[in-house]
Amino acid sequence: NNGIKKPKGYTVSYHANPEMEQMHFGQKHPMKPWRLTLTNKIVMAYGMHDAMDIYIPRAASSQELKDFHSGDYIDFLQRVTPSDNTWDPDSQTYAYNTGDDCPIFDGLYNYCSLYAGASLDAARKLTNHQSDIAINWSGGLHHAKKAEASGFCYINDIVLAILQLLLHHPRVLYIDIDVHHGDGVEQAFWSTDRVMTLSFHKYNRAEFFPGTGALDTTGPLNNASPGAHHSLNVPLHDGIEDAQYIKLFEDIVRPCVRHYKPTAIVLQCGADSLGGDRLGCFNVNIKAHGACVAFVKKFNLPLLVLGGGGYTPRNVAKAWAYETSLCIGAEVHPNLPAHTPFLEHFGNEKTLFPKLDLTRYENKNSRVYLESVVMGIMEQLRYLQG
Ligand code: ZLM
Ligand code: CA
Ligand code: ZN
Repeated sequence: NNGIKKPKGYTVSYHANPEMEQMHFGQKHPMKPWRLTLTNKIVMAYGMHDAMDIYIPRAASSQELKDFHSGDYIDFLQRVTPSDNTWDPDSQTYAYNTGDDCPIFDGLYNYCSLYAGASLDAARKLTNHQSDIAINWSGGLHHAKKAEASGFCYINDIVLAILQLLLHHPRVLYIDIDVHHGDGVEQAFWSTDRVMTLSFHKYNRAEFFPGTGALDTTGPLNNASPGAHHSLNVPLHDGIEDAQYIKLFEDIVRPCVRHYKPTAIVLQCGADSLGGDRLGCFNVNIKAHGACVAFVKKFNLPLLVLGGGGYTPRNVAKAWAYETSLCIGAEVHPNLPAHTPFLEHFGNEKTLFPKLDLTRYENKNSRVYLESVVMGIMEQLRYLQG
């Protein structure tokens, strides 16, 4: 038995329903729920499940989904089938922005209610004090809007989980290291000061999805709105590297926690910010991505850890398995255990820290540029009281 002991002094819970891993967005679609199977296999092969409370959460009810989403949108998701989705000539899309990015596939509603159910279960374990760090790698789908699917996301499980946390917590800090802007979460809490959203992302208004998240979009412009200065954005260029990313993350997250004083943190760990991702354009390695998780853990606040993007499945699985080990504070051997299922799938790189392909994007982030971004964030934090 190579099991790992439970961490001393705190509890980590792991929320995963294997039913959703079998789902398919369709041939060639970049989103592969199967990456969750790979993640769980690595986590279990190391014996990390012995160190955590494992839950197989139930699907969220339609009532629970309607705590954020509109009733007509949820009713649509519940009844639509791949054959009866209808084209809307006005918006040039299918209903509720479904289509190429957000296809209607068999089992879609089940998929949505399962990942949302897992995030809600995780949030409730935190608010019940049954867990200190709750992990749901199937969640983190940050683009979904109240009445619209967007960017592979249908239900915004993050918004639902934060609403649950807000029943018990005065202030929640949301941090998003997916390579895309966390627009759906930002928009949902745009006008409140009870949630601070902070997204790190590639930003290019015309060319990179979703095109929002400029440094100067920090909340309602009316300074009298409580939400003013509570939406923080860290727009980045192609090719940012490990040392730059870690320093930037720490230099920004540290003062956010100091000024905002959250009582809980939600961390979206989208793995498309890794080098070599099919859709991403950064040069961050798995250790550096994990360093962000380790840094946030050190604040010792109730922590909800979520997945998100990540389109090179073998790297996603390694990153999230490694980050699970960081959450439980276990040192794991870098070589994947010999009995890991699907080991053949990892080619020659049977280690948690493979050499990623960092040749595709030249680093366009200068030191001066990153310093100006940190200054821009500090300027926003000066508006907060306390
Ligand atoms: N077309 N197939 C990140 C969400 C990114 C919008 C350009 C759709 C793709 C992409 C879909 C198989 C998260 C856009 C793209 C083609 C309009 C995006 C289906 C390839 C394929 O081969 C593909 C037929 C598809 C989609 C690429 N879509 C790449 N980038 C983005 C959405 C989600 O990681 O942040 C969180 C989970 N969409 O750029 C288009 C403008 C639709
Ligand atoms: Ca992001
Ligand atoms: Zn993404």
